[in-house]
Amino acid sequence: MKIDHVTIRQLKMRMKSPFVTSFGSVQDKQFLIVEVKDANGLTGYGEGVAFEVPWYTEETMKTSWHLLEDFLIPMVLHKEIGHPSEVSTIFHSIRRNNMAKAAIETAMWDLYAKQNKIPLATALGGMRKAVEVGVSIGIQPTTAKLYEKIDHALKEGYKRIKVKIKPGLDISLIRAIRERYPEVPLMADANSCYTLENLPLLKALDQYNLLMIEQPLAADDILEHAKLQKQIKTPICLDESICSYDDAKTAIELESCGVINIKYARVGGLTEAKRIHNLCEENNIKVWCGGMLEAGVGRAHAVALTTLSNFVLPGDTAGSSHYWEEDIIEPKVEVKEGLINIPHEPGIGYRINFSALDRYTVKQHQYS
Ligand code: OSB
Ligand code: MG
Repeated sequence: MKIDHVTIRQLKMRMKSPFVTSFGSVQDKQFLIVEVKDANGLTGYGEGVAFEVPWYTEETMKTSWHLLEDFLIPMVLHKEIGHPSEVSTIFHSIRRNNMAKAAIETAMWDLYAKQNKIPLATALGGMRKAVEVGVSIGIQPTTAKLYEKIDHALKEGYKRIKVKIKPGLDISLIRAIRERYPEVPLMADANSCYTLENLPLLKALDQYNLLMIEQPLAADDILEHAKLQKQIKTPICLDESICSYDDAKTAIELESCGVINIKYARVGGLTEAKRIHNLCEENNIKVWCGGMLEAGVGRAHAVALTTLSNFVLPGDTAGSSHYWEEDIIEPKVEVKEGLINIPHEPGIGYRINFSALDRYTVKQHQYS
C-alpha cells in the first residue's frame, strides 16, 4: 500500500456530561482525526485520542500533532508498505508517543482493509460476530446521581459496570453500590491513585466481589502491583502500566495482574495490541478492550479489535449515544442488549459523517 495524502484534523466535541476521574475532568473533548488517502482516492481513518492535558499518559493532543507532522507522516508518506502490520516496525526508532503512532497506524489498517474489501475485524483475524460491552462511569457529584447512571446503564443492557474510585470515595462507595446492586458484575478503576501504604484499604475491597480492580498503583509501576496482587484476592487489571508487549511480558512474569485492559492507542496501534492479546492468551491472562472517550472512528477500531478470541470480558466501548449527541460516523455505534454487532462493510465498517466532521473541526492540514 502507498499513501499520497495525509490530513490531520483537530476536532472539538462536547460530551453530554463531564467525565471525572481521580486525575481530572473532561467535557469539551479535543482530539485528532487522521485521514490517509491512496492514489485511487480510497481513504482510511484513525483517531488521535490523547487528551489536552497529559494526566493519563505523558502525551497530549498537541504533542501528537507535532509527532505526526514532523516524524511519523514523513516516515510513511509516498512509501511502498506491504502490510499495515509493518507500520509499527517503521516507527520503531521513535520512542513511545504511542497515541500519535496509533492515530496513523489505525488509519492505515482501515485503508488496507478497504483496499482488500474486507472488514477491519477480518483483517485483524477476529472471529466474533458481536462483542460484549460494559460501561465506565466517572466520579459523580452525589451517590444518588451515580445510582441514576448505573440504573440507566443496566436498563440499556450494559453487561458490567465500572466505577471510578479515589481516596475518600472508595470503600464507602463500593459498599453502597454492592448493597443496592448485590449481583451486578462490578469493577473499580483507581487510575493509579493509591500506593502500597493503602494496603489495608485495598485488602478491604476484597469483600465486595469485584470482577477486578483496575490500576490501583502508579501509572509506570509493574513491580509493586506484583507485591499487591500477592496480598489481595481480587484480580488486578493493569491499564496505564502496559504500554508495550514488553511491559505485558514483565507483568506476566512478575504475576502483577490477572487481567489486562488493552487500549490500542496506549500501546501504539492495532499491531502491538494484537501481539499483547496473543501473549496474554498464551499465558491465561484475560483481556478486555478499554476506551479513551473516543468518538466513532476510535470506537470502531476498538470494536474491531475486540473480535479477537481472548477478549473474553466486556469492553469499555459504550455506544455513540452514551457520550455524544451526534457522532462523526454513520450509522452510530449501537449497543443492543449489551452487544455491538460487527459491521460487514469494508474497513472500520462505518461511514464518516462529513457534515458533522466539518462542523466539529477547528483546525486541519493536509500533507502531500
Ligand atoms: O482509565 O480506562 C480509563 C477514560 C479516559 C481515560 C482513562 C480511562 C477512561 C475510561 C472511560 O475509563 C472509557 C470509555 O468509556 O471510553
Ligand atoms: Mg483505566
